[in-house]
Amino acid sequence: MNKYIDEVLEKLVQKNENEKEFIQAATEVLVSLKPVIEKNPNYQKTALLERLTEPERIITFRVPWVDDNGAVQVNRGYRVQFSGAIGPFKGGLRFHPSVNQSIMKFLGFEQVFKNALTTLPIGGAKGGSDFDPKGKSDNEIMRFCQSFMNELQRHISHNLDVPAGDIGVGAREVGYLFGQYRKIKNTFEAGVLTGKGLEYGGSLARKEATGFGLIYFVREMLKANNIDLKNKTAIISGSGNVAIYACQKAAEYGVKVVAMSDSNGSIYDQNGIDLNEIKRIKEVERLRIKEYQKKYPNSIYTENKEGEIPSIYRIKADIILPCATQNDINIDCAKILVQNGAIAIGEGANMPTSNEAIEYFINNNVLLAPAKAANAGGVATSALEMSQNSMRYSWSFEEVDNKLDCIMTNIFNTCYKTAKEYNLGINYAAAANIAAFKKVSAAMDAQGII
Ligand code: NDP
Ligand code: 2IT
Repeated sequence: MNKYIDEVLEKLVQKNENEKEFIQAATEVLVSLKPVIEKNPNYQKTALLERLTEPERIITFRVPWVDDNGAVQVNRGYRVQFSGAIGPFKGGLRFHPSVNQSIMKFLGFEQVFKNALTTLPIGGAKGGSDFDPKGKSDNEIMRFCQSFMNELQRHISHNLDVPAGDIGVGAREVGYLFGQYRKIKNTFEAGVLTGKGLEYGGSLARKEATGFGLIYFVREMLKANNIDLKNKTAIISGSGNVAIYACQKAAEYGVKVVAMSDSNGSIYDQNGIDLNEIKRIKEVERLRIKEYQKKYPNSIYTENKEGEIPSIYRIKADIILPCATQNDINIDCAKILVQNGAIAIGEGANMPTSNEAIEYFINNNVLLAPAKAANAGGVATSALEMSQNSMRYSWSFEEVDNKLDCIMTNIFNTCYKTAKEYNLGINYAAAANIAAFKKVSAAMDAQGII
């Protein structure tokens, strides 16, 4: 290892000892930067890695709201503005009971690198709350979003910080957040949020972008390794925004998606998942995936068990698309997937694979499309939404989708070239980190010690 990286990591662990997800994300990146750090002693002189791993600003705040029974509830809100070196802070909001500072910091840290890879001018941030949207009425969601924005509005604007969706935050929530921002600020500042509805400044293809972009990236990765997507089988963990549109695009390329899941369990359909039924269950009715069996009694539902790997990963397939949450795939899970003959992993979720599992896949010649590169299509299209808002104009679906395809192809090419340049073999995860680091560190260098 490298002495400077070791020292930075040691201090980082001491300073953030309760933040295991953040330490995991930072370790994965710093370890992979060894070949670049060794070439340039200036990084140590300017404490570049120390600055890169310390957020520019962390905001936490109280979010009080009144539920439908008239009871007062209090949640905690966050915004981690990690790096503004290459553009306004940019990144999603997550509403999920598991949200804490460690998860916000890991997501904000990774967003810095992901956003750099898009080549668009956006810095990295993340935010959210430990609020649980499950089982809440529309009115409760609205009141929560309004209270959340009452505080967040002080810290965002189209040139400062531009939030969007993530787990538990979709078009409905962005609508309520935007409405409250507009009311407080008394101005129509379209570019302050992305993922908006099409009627008030949203971009066509933003909803589809993360899932579509993931498949464009996987297509390029397989092509570079002489493998065709057509007639492959796939399993997709999750059944939310990313999972649904990854499934749609994969099917368009002739992939048979045989299983999807939610946090309770997985559904296996040997004839291929009926995505319209999944959309009805998840996007319209907001029900559990088990519901799928009512229409397809021959499909198999397997409940997840506490402490065991998610049931979906026991199903055999060529292509594995984790599109749910972090640390879905640990080393035990990776071993099962390799044993079952997986060819490729495409990370739609952020950090779905543990560091040990990433290494195991690469050592076993399983192609891995790393999250920071492979799921960048969502935020890239958010940046295209910001461009359209600035121009007060909107592009057609085809125009945005074509730009997205170009961006994803370009990100893969960057990973491929960087892997060649640094003799990394198929370690596209390290290549993505290095390529992103080069851009962010150059911008930081140019701007002095700040
Ligand atoms: P959604 O809220 O639309 O869907 C999340 C899905 O993941 C649901 O099926 C949910 O199941 C499942 N899930 C969430 N948390 C857990 C958990 N703790 N354990 C098991 N399953 C869980 O979110 P998205 O589709 O937007 O996000 C999915 C992933 O993609 C996240 O990692 C997110 O950070 C990442 N991502 C999202 C982007 C976007 O544009 N939306 C862009 C880039 C990455 P259940 O309903 O049971 O909770
Ligand atoms: O993780 C992510 O890249 C997102 N949730 C999308 C962020 C965005 O600003 O569109």
